[in-house]
Amino acid sequence: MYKQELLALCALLIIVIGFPMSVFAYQYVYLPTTHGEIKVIDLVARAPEAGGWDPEYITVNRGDTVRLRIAAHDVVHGFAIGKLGIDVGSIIPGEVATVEFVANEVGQFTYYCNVWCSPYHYRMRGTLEVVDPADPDAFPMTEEGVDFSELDIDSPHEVEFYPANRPSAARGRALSDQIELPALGDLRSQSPSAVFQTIREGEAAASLSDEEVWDLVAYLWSSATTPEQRAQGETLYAKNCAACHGETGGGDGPGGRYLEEQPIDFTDARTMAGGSSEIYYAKIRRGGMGTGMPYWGTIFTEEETWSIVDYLWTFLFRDAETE
Ligand code: HEC
Ligand SMILES: [Cu+2]
Repeated sequence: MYKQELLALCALLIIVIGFPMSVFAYQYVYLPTTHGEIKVIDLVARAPEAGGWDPEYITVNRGDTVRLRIAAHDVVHGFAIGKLGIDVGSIIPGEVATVEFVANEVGQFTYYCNVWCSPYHYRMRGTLEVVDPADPDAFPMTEEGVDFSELDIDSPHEVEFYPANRPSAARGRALSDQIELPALGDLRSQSPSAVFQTIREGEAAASLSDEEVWDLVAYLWSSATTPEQRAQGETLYAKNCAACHGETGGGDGPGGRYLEEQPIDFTDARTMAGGSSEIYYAKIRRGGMGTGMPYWGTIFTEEETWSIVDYLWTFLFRDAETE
């Protein structure tokens, strides 16, 4: 009798303790490896002139298992993500090719067709973006055209040389006919302040006042863009940025009121003249590091982003065309 009771007790213990424990243990072992979701995404391939990839942009979370089901709707295409070492091979119309991978790395990855499908084949590209919801600031640092990791995006850049008044690109244009400018190199990677100094130190500018040299710099900056680009940038700025940075760039928009760090005042020449187009471009696309400055790299095209940068410079310089 005593033995039977012991057995019953054991059975009861197994049920009462063992079962919940096995559930917890199961979670413990199972969850960490698959804390992302399984994302099934259907991707249609068409020749670029017929639309290219649909969708052209895919966002998943880090840790997600991504299952792509790819169908070709016209001719044979290919599918590859170079940075992830994925190459599906030929995608035959009428068949569905499947590829599955775990998105472990945060970043932007270009997926592309690697089978010659049309004269515009090289345009057949899309973007897979992997974000970390727990750490949204861990945004990709490199992008075609600009290597963010080479840039000092977050340091303050107050400078010694900045214009006292808003320089005029129109006056600068007139002056540029009269003097031979020194070789200046790529303006996108330089600050107006640095370019001011290069011109200032040159022989050609010996007879010019500081104000005139700044007009020249304003002219160089405005002639690197077009009024159309700046107008596009202005529209995007009004919609997306003015809430924090202010309609006239003064950093005084209502959206910034409760942020710990104040939105940058683009009319403050001392800091504005110390940044470069590349730094502003990278900041807009990557966003701040927990400062409240959102990232826009998933929202704007690169071209749209450059147009915003072009527009930002008008807070420092007066345009040739409008003055
Ligand atoms: C929610 C408020 C907010 C919005 C909206 C916002 N910003 Fe910002 N921005 C900030 C804050 C705060 C900073 C300063 C902290 C930092 O640099 O990260 C900043 C900094 C910047 C800088 C860095 C300037 C420098 O001197 O280095 C640029 C460039 C910029 N923003 C551009 C933009 C553009 C362009 C948009 C719209 C597409 C935009 N911001 C929208 C809040 C905002
Ligand atoms: Cu192709």
